[in-house]
Amino acid sequence: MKEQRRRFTVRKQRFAVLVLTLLLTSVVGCLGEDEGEGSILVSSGNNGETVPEVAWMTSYGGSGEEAHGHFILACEDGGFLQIGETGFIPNSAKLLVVKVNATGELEWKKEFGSKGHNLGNSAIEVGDGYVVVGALDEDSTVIKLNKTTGSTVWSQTHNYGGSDAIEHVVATDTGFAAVGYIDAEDDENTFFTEGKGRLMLLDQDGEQQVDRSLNPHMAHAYRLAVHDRHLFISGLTEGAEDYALVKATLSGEVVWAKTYGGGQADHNFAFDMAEDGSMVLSGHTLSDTENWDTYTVNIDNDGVVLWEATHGNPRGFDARYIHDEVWGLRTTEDGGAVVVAGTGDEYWSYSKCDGVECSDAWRVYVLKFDAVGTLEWEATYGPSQGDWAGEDICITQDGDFVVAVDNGAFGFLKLNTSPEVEAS
Ligand SMILES: [Ca+2]
Ligand SMILES: [Ca+2]
Ligand SMILES: [Ca+2]
Ligand SMILES: [Ca+2]
Repeated sequence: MKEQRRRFTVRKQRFAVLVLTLLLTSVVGCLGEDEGEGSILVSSGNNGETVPEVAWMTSYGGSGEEAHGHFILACEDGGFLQIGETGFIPNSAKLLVVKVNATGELEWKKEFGSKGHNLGNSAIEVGDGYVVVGALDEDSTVIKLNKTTGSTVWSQTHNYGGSDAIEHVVATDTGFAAVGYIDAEDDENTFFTEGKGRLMLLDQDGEQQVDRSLNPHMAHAYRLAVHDRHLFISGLTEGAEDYALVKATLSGEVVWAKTYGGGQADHNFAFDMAEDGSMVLSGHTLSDTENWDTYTVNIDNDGVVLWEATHGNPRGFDARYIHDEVWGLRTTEDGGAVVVAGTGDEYWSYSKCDGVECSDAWRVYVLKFDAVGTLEWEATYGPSQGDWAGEDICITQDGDFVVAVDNGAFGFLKLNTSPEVEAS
């Protein structure tokens, strides 16, 4: 189910890839269609801290075999929009967008592209629509959708070079700024393509105005935000060696570029900006860890590190065998951040069960940091049978969380943060 992202982190462990393929075949074979919330296992990794409870879980697939979400948006109407693919690249994937209401019930879903190499990467809400970005047939695409029906208002697809895609977009005074990559060398990997980072400035109708290379600063640009009339762009350096962050003008001139991480691989996939312009980057690291762990960095608006934290293995297995892989985060109103990952073991040579939890079962892994980087709590969520991983997280108008779960479909997992504390 998570084979695309698993393939990424184990790609330098070639034997593990073979093992993984066999493992996935067996895991998929025993997966249920949709786990009811009664069977969701919740565990606290931080010695009995109060962790959010499951309010509800719903999931929706597309027309293809399985579906994999990559991004979730909390919408102004109280509902949620999830973006990803149904089917698998390069032959059977279509871009899939699913809109649910505030209680997780389906409102509409739409698919884009002919079966093949299509990617659904992220979306933003603007006054009169949702703007979805990704790729259709290996070309960068921006699609504006009607909020109520999901019907297409306009769609722009442009070939910027080789296998290219847009990962994220923001609205600007003159239209949109978008980031992504061109010339993917590993074009069947949807997470790190070994391409060349790209910034595209588009007008209000998604027509291209400016197209700038972000090389050599990043091989894959992933997220961006606007602050004080500048763009802040996160991504992965060449070879995914470090987290990359670039400040650029609204016309695309690079002001500064910085990198973060240790001596080994640091893979940045998650980013968000707080109202004061400070930023949180997260992803997973092999620097000074026993195996892939979450690595979260808080950075001020000048690129200076305020705090950094590395955590993993929340269920307490042998850390040498546990992959903790971050895919999304949001900054929180208390000045901290909530980070979402998957945690699990993918080694034949190791398997450990501790009560109801087994290392081989993948779990959604949520970490909550306060304003100074202290881990307030961490928790895992998953079914009694099968695998889940957290792909992204968003914050509701009430301050609760909804996780985009990869359970072979687009899972929407609502987590209630302590309502009794808010009421007092
Ligand atoms: Ca192309
Ligand atoms: Ca590094
Ligand atoms: Ca780990
Ligand atoms: Ca194992």
